[in-house]
Amino acid sequence: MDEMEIINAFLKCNINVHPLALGELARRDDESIKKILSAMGGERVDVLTVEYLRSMDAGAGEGDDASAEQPSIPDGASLGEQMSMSNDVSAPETPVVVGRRRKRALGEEYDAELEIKKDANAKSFPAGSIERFVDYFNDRYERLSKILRQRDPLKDAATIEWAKTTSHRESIRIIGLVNDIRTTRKGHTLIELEDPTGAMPVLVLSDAAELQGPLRELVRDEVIGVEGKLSKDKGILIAKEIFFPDVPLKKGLTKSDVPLALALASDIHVGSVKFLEDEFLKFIKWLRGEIGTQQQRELAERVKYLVIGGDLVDGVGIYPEQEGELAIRDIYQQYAKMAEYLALLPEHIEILIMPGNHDAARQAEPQPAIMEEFAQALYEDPRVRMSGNPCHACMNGIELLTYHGRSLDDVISTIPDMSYSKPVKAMLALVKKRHLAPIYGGKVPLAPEAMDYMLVEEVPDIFHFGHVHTVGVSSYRGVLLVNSGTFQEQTSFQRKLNMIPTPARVPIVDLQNQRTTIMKFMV
Ligand code: D5M
Ligand code: FE
Ligand code: ZN
Repeated sequence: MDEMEIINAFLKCNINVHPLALGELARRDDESIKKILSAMGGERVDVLTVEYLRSMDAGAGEGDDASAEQPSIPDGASLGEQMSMSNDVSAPETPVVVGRRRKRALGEEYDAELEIKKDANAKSFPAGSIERFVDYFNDRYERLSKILRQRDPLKDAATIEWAKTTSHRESIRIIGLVNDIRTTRKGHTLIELEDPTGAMPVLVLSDAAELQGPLRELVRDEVIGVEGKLSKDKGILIAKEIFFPDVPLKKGLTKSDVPLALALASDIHVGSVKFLEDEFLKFIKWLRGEIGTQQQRELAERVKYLVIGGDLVDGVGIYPEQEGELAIRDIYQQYAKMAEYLALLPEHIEILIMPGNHDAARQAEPQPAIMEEFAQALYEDPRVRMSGNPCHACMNGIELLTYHGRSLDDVISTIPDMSYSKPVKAMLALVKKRHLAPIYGGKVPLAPEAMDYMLVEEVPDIFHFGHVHTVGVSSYRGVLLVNSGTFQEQTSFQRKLNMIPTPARVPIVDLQNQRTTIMKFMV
């Protein structure tokens, strides 16, 4: 065969021939070329390189594993590297090869720029003591009061001690941690606020109409500001306004200058009988560019990052009588299966993995990364970054704060008007509090570290939560809020609670304009 015939023969099998390999093949007889072709038929090799050719020559058996979905490329080089190599040597001498090469996905054209800016992973976690508990709340108060002081009316907020001794009664502004919220016999609300100098009861009258909204959203252990008037004996502050730390209005979107996209997933629950394997495989096939409309494929090509925000597997012993709902009962096998799925993803996709409450990691939050012992194959995958929960990451200049979202259960059960069907509304309540899990002693086990890792100090461009198994996307003051849903069908427990999950949907965020597309993979 001449060079042209060789190129065409391989193209029929969707394989591009690297120019150097082409030279070598042209020196061989037709019979041996046909052998190579049929040996490669069952594999997904995009480019036939010289190295690949030699590996076939060396060990006939090695390239024959038809079940291997990933190309077996020698010398540990990634497919991405191989392809950019063929790009370099192509142009002038062998224009015909250039013209016929498979078009590179946009995601392959750019190197990953993923940085984990902050997570609790590398820290040590000594057992909580009383002192730690005090340090923890002090840190929470100090940092949140600083954020609150950035709001104009609270710039010169007073200490509670000062408020009790001043000769003024009007326009008193204090910042404190909510110790307690009670309804009085007359239907008013009494909030006990505490700062390092003392405690002060704050009364919200039931006829203060404009305060009822913020009041409904108030939870224990959060830090707020209050403006009000002191009672005659200065024992009580009568509230006129309640301030949450909130986020400043962002001036213009942060835009990445590269045309890449980010897939936000969570709650895969591999190992559960309710895990939607076909749908998850469909998601993977889409990312591989194998399915979808032209427009959908173009989007898939741009996906450079996949974030999995916890609950990768269903775990074992997470809830009573879980064994009956497990398809894979061994946690090692559950993670091995997950790693198998992820190995099917295109080489150029960078994967950020965080634990959730079903994963093999300390349950108290902040959670360190999934333990290596249980998820070895994930740790071995060079594309995977294992982080703690929560995790503040940055990709191509876009800041992302990912949190599994267990505190959403507390928010939804504590704040009226919140529901599992509107996950973003519950997320927003937390965003305004600048805290991922404010309630101590609720459903979220919080570890009293010396520093409060659950506090949102820097406002990211994107907040990503999961856990509640319902997809949602919204934007607030220029910040994108995304809940990523699940790949688990409704469980019997969720049916009892009338929780209706929205499985097999994955939000994809365009990093250039933060436009979000929810891809559906129901089969
Ligand atoms: O949680 C998925 C959702 O279902 C989340 O909102 C909590 C709720 N859920 C699930 N199982 C339970 C139990 N046993 N008690 C309370 N709430 C539950 P996931 O983390 O995926 O299980
Ligand atoms: Fe989950
Ligand atoms: Zn969860």
